[in-house]
Amino acid sequence: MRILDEVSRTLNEYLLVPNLTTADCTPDNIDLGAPLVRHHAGEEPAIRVATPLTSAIMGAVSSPRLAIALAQCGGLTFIHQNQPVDAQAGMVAAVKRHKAGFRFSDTNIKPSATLGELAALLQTAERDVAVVTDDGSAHGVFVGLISTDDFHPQRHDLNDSVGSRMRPAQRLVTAAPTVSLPEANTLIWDHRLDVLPVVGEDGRLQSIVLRRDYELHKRFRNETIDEEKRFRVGAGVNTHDYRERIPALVEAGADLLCIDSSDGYSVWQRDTLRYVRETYGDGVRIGAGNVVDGRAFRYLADAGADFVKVGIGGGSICITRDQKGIGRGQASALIDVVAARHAYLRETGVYVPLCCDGGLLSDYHMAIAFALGADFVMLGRYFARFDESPSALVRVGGQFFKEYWGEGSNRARNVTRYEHGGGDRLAFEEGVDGYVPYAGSLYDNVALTIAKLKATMISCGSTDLRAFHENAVLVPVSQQSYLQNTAEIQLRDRVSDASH
Ligand code: MZP
Repeated sequence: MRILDEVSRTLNEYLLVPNLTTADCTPDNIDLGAPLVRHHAGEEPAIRVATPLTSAIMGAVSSPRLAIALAQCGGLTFIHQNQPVDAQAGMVAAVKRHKAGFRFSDTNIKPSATLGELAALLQTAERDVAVVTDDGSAHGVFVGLISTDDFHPQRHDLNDSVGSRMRPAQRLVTAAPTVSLPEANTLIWDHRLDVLPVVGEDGRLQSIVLRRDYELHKRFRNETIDEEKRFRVGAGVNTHDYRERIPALVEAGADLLCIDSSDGYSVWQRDTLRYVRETYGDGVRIGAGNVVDGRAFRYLADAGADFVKVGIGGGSICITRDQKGIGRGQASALIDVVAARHAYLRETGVYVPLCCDGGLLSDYHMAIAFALGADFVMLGRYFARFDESPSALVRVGGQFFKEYWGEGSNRARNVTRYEHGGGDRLAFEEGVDGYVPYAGSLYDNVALTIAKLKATMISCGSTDLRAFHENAVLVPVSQQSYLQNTAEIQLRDRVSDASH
């Protein structure tokens, strides 16, 4: 028996102390880009994200629709593995089929087309937006296709103004067919447009450009889209059927895999990693986890993990600590694993990215995780709240919620993630089945989170995450100041409830 000489600390127990903010610390200058896979120090990693947010490998969270939306914001989704191989591969393929650019020319559809006809056309063309034209003039914008498996035409009317983020078609401007993306951006911003139709010399529609596309190129430096303009997508795998699942996911186009387990310090993970290296060399990239200490990190890094996921028992829906007494505060886990990552880098010259997974209940927790050395974060509750997550929207007592359940709950029954000794049933639950407050669109919320993270980094005088890891100054919060802060928040909430 050994007792660690420390108290297990959560992310909530730290605050950041500002550093000098220099003139180059402006929002446009802050780079949130992060490596996702192991690489030699000083070299470029094979896979990066522009926004260091990934969505949890969970049925309530990661669908093709969410994957596309998150990729458009520069992050990455891992499609969940608690489903048959062909179903998961189908979801990956749906994301890869989706075309990020929208080039919709010369359709035979007339403005009088029915929604069904437009839906069929969009599905055939695998596009998510169409401009309906009559003799070259735009009459309406139809938005609908998110992925062929997740299509809700009834949500969008064929109308001059479709969806909250679209402006009336009459206000669209036209340009030469050769308009470049930067030129399109100038037009989009000068005219405050969401959609720019590009009309050829013959007066017919050649293509359209969405503001979202350009934002992607400008803000996210095009890192999420590979040459064919396909979005990147990840996929979870398990240590049981990996010999069938991994080839199918690779065939479907998955860009990055991750072994999905509540406890990754096992010979089964080593064997899965070994299989990938022996079968694909470095052609397939795969992360492993979850771990909460340096020994487990080292074991998985030595076994070839491309990244290591940190966190046991901290998930918002997790009851593993109550059921098994296993886990560690997320801050303590990160501090220990980051130290082991440094040691591994010193010894081998190889940098292994770390993902902080679970228990990130507010945006500032993400900032603390990055300050402690996480390269990217994985979020379940955060994404479950949005329109794009696959779970149902429900109304309870006049308020809207989305369903959110743990992979260890009886609802998910993810037996490959929660090993209880065989069979297809969990011996006991490790997760709960509940609700999270509905929060609207992923696009709006991720933009807000990015703005907050950048503001934190500006206060801390860092223009990229690597500098933030090195320069951040953190201070533990005393129980007294924590209680005082909580009491103030509760008081504010009560006043605000009463005033409503
Ligand atoms: P959170 O963002 O909701 O706090 O946590 C999400 C993380 O919780 C997932 O990425 C996964 O690691 C973990 N998880 C998923 N299901 C369970 C469970 O049922 C769980 N216990 O802990």
